[in-house]
This record gives sequence, structure tokens and C-alpha cells, in this order.
Amino acid sequence: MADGQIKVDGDPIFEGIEPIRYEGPTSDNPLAYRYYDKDRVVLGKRMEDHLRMAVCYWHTFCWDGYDIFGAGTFARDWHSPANDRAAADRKMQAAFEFFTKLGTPYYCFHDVDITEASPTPSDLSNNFARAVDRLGAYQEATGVKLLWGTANLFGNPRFAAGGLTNPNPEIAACAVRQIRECMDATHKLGGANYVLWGGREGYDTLLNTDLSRELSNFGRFLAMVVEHKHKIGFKGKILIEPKPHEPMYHQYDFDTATVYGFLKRFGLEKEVHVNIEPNHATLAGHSFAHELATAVSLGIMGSIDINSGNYQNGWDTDQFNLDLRDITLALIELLPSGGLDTGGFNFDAKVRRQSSTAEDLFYAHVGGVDTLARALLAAADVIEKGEIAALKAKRYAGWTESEIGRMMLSEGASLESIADVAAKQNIDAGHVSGRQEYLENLINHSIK
Ligand code: XUL
Ligand code: CO
Repeated sequence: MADGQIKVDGDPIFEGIEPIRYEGPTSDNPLAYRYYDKDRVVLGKRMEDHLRMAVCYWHTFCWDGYDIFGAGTFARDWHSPANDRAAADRKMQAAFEFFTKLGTPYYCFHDVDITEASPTPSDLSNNFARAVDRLGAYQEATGVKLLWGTANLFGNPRFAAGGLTNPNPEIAACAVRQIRECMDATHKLGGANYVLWGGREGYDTLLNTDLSRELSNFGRFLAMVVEHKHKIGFKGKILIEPKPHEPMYHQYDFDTATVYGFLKRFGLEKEVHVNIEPNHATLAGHSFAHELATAVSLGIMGSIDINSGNYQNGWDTDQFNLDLRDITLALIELLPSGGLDTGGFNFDAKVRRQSSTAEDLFYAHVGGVDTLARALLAAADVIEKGEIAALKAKRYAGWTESEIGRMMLSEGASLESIADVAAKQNIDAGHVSGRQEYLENLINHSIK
């Protein structure tokens, strides 16, 4: 097949798997949706528009099942040990066939995911440009869209000590080159966002790390990313993906609050948003809902890499998102703020090493899609009933309704003036129940 000529519907890879359709909660078909009915309107918006789901290229199509103790376990039709051009092209065909059969509207990629093995930076530039043209043709042929692109600044051995925060300026220059090319490609492909995950932006030991230099370089280069976005006219959001550690002992984008402090320091808090991942939240000691609530309250909510960790260990296990309650709690924080704007739910999740067949990829995604849809229905039920919002409003009503509350928030109030009033009126207020278990029961009642 000549470059640029894409035969999207020939020679199918997932033969025997029909497009996944909505069949309703009583269906017993393992390859059907029970809850995801994309045109169903929930809280005034179609399910598809609420969730804006994306399949990730790296776990679903690139990973062959290897781990640090053993070789790949997946026999994928599109993998070859050499990762040559023919395999990269077949992988792209597999990817778009998969997206189309799953019926999710978006995908996400790293530059190196879509190319053959590229030993030098110039090889990567050339192979990437060719692969991006092919992505464009596939997007056109299938209608599948790009949620975000990102440059892989952690896989190549040159990035062992970081990309943008590398002690060696020549390596940081290689990182900048990759980001520039990947941003331009994301723009060309109509991507909705551009992501930076700083997997190697951090340190293994402070003994060889000039933390101050690394953070100031990181801020400087991030400002250039923002400048470049405006220069090329990219309308999507620039997103930083927080993660506290793994692979580094400490990563600078620790969590949403840390990222906000960093953005503030460099005056970028209105320009850069966050891409929140539940398993990264739990590694940082937070819940998924906490990270969303923090991002919403700071005005930096961007997108979501949906997955889940494992309660028994502290790794980034990137399992598929099956925890209805966690996602419902998170959506209750997100939806009242207007939900996802340019963002989406990207399945940054991988099947287990023993789930080795192509069907397993479908089962995993069908479960992930349906869990999101079911959590959306539960969160919408909670929001529509309004009891939680009303209880919260009542709990804080004093700040707008009582004289002391209004006085304390008024301009000119000081520590002395407030303390004087408290003493003069001999205020001696007591505790009122927070009703936690009652509220938690309401969540469970709405999960149907
Ligand atoms: C790693 C991770 C990445 C980013 C993109 O934990 O989540 O896959 O999402 O680089
Ligand atoms: Co991620």
C-alpha cells in the first residue's frame, strides 16, 4: 500500500467481533453496552457529549504484555519484534478498526506510539510526519477524532534524568524538538488538547539534583509551550498530568494542588489545565473526587485519564475503571461545574497480562465504557434529586444569611473586629451533625 493511501475497510483484524451496540441492562451479551446509549440525554446533554471517551494507543495497541519479570504475553497480529514500518502501519489499522467497533469518538497517542522504532531524533521526525499523515487519513475515513497528543519524553534512554528538566541542555533541546513537532501534529489533526506528563521530570536522589535549576527550567519551557500554542493558533488546552512518583522517586507534578502552585509561580495558571488520573490521585494519597474538586475549585480542570489502582498495593496498576462508587463521587464534583469542556475520559488502562487475546481488549473497554455511563446516570440522579446540594447549601448558609457571617466576610473586617464581636456577643455555638452516613447512603440509592 502506498503512503497516504489508507484501505480502512479491507483485511479486517478483529474478525468475528461485531460493532458494540447498546442493548440495555437486561442484555446478556458480553460484547454489548447495558448503560452506554450515546444519544440518551442526561442532565440536558447526550451521553456521548458528557463522556467524550477516548481509547489510548499505548496500552491498547503498543504494549505486548511485558513486565519487569517477564516477556510479552500477547500475540497481537500487529506486533513484530523489530517494530518495523509494516508493523506500525498494521497497528494503526488495528487501532482505527478497534475505535470504530467500540463506537467511542476519540483516541490519544504519544509520538512514539504511532511510529516504527526510530533510533535517532531525525528518524523520529521523519517517521512521525509520515505517521501523522496516515492518522489524518484514518480520521477522515472513520470520523474518529483526536482528544490529545503528547510527546514521549521518558522511554528513550537519553531521558533517564528527565526531558525538560534534564541536567544536560542538549537533551532538553531534544525534548523541546519532540514537543514542538507533536504540538504541531496535534494541531494539524484537530486535537482537542495537548498533554504533558512529566514521568521523568523529577529525581531519584537529591544528591545529584539541582532542584532549583530543574524547576526554573521546567517553568521556562512550559511558558514556551504556551507561547507556541498561541503562535500556531491551537485552540485546545495545554494539560499537565499530575503524578507523585513512578518512574521517578519524586515527580515535580505531584498532584493538582502542587501543579497549581507551580503554574502560579510562572504566571501560567490561566493557560494550563490538568489531566487527572484516578490511579495517580491514589498514589498521591488522594481520592479521584478530591483531585477533581481541587481542579474545579482552582479553575484548572482539563481532562481525565480514567483507570483505577489496586487497594492492596501502591503501584500504578492502570486497571480498567470498574468502581462505580468512586466514579459517581467524582462526577458529583465535576458535573455541576459544567462538566468536561475540551476534555474527555481517556481509557489510560491496560488489560492484565493474563488477558492475552484481542477479545479481552474489547471486554475491558466495554466494561470501562459501561461503568462510566452507569456512574453518569447515578451522579445525574443525585444531582437531580438535589438533596446533597441542598444539605451543603444549608450547612454554609450562615456565611450569607447571618449577621456575623456577613460581617466577617465584609471588607474591612479584621482579626480584632471579629474577635471583639465574638467576645461582646459571647458567641458560644455548638456542633451540628455533618450527616456523613446519611449522605453516603444517598449515593448508594442512586446507583442503579
Ligand atoms: C503514565 C501515564 C501516561 C500519560 C501520558 O502513568 O499516565 O501514560 O497519560 O504520557
Ligand atoms: Co495517564
